[in-house]
Amino acid sequence: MPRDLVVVGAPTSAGSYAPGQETAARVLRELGLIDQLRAAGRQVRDAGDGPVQVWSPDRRHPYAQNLTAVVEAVGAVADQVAAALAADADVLVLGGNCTVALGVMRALTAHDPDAGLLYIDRHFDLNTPQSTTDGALDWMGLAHALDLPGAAEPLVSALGRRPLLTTAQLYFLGVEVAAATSWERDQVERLGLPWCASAALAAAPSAQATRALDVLPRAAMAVHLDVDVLDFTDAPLAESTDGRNSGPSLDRLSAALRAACRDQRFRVLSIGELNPTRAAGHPEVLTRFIGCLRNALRPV
Ligand SMILES: [Mn+2]
Repeated sequence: MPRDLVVVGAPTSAGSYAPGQETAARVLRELGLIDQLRAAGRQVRDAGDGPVQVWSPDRRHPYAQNLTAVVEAVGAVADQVAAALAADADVLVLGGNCTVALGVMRALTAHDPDAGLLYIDRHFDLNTPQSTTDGALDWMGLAHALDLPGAAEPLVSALGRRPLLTTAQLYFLGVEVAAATSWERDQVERLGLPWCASAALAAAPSAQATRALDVLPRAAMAVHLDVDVLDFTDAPLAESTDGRNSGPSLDRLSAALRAACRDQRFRVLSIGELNPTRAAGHPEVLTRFIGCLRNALRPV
């Protein structure tokens, strides 16, 4: 019997460059996500949403904008995921910003201290309020998980243990290294973090997912998907439009996601940085994305 699946919404764009991602959970539900997951053969319970947070400029904290709201959203995700894990369910978290993965890992490491995170993203998300001037926390999450120098103390101290993750618990899939800051590249090198490039993921999605799964711990596992890993020309879903004509198509990503979610260690899938307005001229891509989630989460 497959585990039950609990769906959690994290409707927040507090860590963004602009609003949009706070609507993703609502839009996916309106397009029938829950029924599609049930049709795939899962027992699904919709646990509802955490706080709705719409980005606005934070002029008092320009380099760590809306930090208090981000901390609140991370805590809400952690509590909802913890409750689902305690009931022996798997979890689908609909972000929101990529910082929702911090809430997931706070809950999952409380459940299994060695838990791993497969981080599928065009970016390393290893920035800090000191390594970049844009002040958007949505690409700083893993710097806080690893407690890197310059991380914002209120967010690090909201993650349960310190550091939340060690380098052995993390694998990056689909990174466009040209989009990384020099600080991020230095941290990856210094810490020996394992990663797979965007082009390699696009060329061999199942093989690259398998390689990542071989490296991650023999422990519970979460998968985080920032939809900016996708080729934006094939699947215009992400806040970031950087991925035009690079990265995997949605069909190719779907194969990697299925490989990860059918793994015995899998417990949580979180989705980040989906801005439904990107699909306004091409709405069928949202339906295709729901099909990708259905395929990933169908029973083994
Ligand atoms: Mn990203």
